[in-house]
Amino acid sequence: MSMPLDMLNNCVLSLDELAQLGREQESHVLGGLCYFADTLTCPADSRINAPLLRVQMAPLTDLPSTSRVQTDPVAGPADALCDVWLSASVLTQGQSGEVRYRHDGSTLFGVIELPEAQVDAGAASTPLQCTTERAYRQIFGVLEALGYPYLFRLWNYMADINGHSHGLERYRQFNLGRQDAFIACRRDVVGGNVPAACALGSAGGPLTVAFMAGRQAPVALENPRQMSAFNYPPDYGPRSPTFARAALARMGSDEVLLLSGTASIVGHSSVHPGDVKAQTRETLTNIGSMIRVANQQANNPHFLLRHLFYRVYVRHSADAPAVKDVMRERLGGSFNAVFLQADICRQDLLMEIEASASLPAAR
Ligand code: 3EB
Repeated sequence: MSMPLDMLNNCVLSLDELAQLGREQESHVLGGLCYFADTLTCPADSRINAPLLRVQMAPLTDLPSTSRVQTDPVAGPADALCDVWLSASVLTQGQSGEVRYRHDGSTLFGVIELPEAQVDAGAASTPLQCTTERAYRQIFGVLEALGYPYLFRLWNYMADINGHSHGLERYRQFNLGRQDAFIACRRDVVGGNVPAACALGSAGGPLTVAFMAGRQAPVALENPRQMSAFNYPPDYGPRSPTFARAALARMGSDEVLLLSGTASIVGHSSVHPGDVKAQTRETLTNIGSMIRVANQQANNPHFLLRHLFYRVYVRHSADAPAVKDVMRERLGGSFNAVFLQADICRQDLLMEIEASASLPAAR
């Protein structure tokens, strides 16, 4: 195929494009995330060897015909969309417990899909909390065993994220299990060694987590407009979320900026309830603030708001055009974005945006 995969480290493909990659190109897929609207379109494991996280979450975009193209959220849903990370180096792949991974000697990409376990009546933790803790313990175990100590970024997806059970919102149960695993595995839960992340509600399916890690420490970034999430007060649950606002990491010869899920939050409070356009403006202001922070820390400080690759999550698919209008207003007519329908981890948030970008690291 004509796509210059070797010139990118991240691109969006349809499932068919992914399945049709030649053996040589497939051997350079470090891993990816595959979002599909219904179970029938999810990739059969046999077709693709690379670790691909299967997330039950409807894409709202036209399928891009080349790597990343401007998208039209009004054009109707695509069947499946795969966000793929590539490496120019020779890859090693493996499985350990339920974690599947590939690594290239400096970067590792892994995935784990865990159905929510049953727990004994009267157990101290909820099924989602237990499952989250198990997933994260396995992830830390793999990183330890393979010698990739530094987590850059995690993608967390769970069904019914705003649902309540056992007297606690499910996102808050997830936060308990995640933090317990960090502590059990002697990982910091505050400060500059915490990874970037996102956590969103899928339409169904198991707990799914993808992660990227490396042998060189990333730089964790925080947003001066927002309280660090690991310091959120107990209003948002018994344990604070364990994530940094962004990570700046080396991947091959590139410097990669991985922005966490970013929403209409100032300090620790959600702002503009019920107003999706105002939430989008606030979110882009937060992302703009992160770009400034990134350029203060970057080796090659030329990250630009309008050159990021955006992943946009909207709670109500009907809001996608309004979100896109605001993005066009702020970023100009042409930007790279993929839209997905997802539940956001706070009930009052209507949208969330994450983004990434790579630049050649300066010499
Ligand atoms: C926020 O800023 C919105 O729990 O891993 C964003 C990114 C959010 C990551 C996570 C949650 C997470 O608090 C929610």
